[in-house]
Amino acid sequence: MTDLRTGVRDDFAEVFGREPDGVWSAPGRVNLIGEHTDYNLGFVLPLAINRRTVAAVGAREDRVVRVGSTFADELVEVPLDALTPDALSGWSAYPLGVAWALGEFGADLAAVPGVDILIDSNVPVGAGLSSSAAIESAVAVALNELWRLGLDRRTLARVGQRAENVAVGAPTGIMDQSASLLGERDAAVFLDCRSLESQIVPLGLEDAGLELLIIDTGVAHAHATGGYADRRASCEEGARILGVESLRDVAVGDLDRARELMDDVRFRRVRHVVTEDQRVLDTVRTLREQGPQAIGALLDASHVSMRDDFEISVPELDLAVETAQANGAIGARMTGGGFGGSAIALVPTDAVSRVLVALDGAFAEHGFGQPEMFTVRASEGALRES
Ligand code: GAF
Repeated sequence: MTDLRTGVRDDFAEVFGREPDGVWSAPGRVNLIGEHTDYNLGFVLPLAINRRTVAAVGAREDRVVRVGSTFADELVEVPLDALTPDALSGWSAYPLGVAWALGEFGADLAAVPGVDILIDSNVPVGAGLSSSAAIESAVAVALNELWRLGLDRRTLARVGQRAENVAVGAPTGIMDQSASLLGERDAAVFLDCRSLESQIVPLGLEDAGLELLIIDTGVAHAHATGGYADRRASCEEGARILGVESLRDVAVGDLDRARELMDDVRFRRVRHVVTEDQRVLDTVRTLREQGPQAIGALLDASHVSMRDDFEISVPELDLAVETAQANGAIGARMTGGGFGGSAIALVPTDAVSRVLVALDGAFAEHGFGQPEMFTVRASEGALRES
């Protein structure tokens, strides 16, 4: 982290020929449980991880925004007055989309100075760990402070989501930005995606002798296209058929009626969301009453629901989950939007090496590319570094 923070200052000086006004950072996230529930206005339980994006930012004397990064060999320059979603594309749509979206949430962009932004990150891209939300959140807290906007974190999460929905074109929910902005060390963020009320839920993994293992399958996924948008549309249609504003308004006890009103595929999409909301509530209660050793079965059930009902898993994710479970994990599930990306496994510390060896072997045996595997800790959300 120190390297990332000092490195981005040096990079900023090299690219822009001066010192930044400050360095801000924001983490990636993993979702412990509550998948595809956020845009259905239900519950999620993500955590911020110890992989971060850093943004060095300096105000300019004119009204131009320039953004560079260590991962793309280009400097993108847009006058603030020409900052519209249509003008944005590629990786820079994330940071520049945030600058635009701040204006949608009350910032007077006609009254702020231009900025130079330099971004670096150690959040793996395409792993389902929200590298995009980490960029959005780091830039959002930086501009909020430099432009003296005074927006609270909940609003900044909505800013990041708006950037992603409109400037990037991915119809994602509010979970990832909320985790990146609200996360705390050794805790998960329990978020009600309708009210946007959140509570911090201590995880106690270390005391319980557990590690949170990420298994990045390397199978690429993109939320701007394909299955994610299709599942979202399917849920909205399910809510319409049931005559409710969103699937948040459907209880597990209503599922029999739902089954009668829709075809089997749509019913299973609805059942995933409705039961997943309940699993989030059960997980929060179990964590508080019994600790993390007791949540394994809920994680396992979440995976089965995503595999069989929501149908967003892929063979590599299923193999990761089954292999981890068979070799000592107390619970495992795919995490994030699906169709690729990562699985998580809660593993007793003394079983981690066995699980890693078994996963390596299983992926090789199936002819899949080797997964990237590493443990993460729940970490603090976005902050000013220097
Ligand atoms: C992606 C989206 F960005 C989130 O909003 C959420 O819907 C998640 O997939 C699925 O739970 O990470």
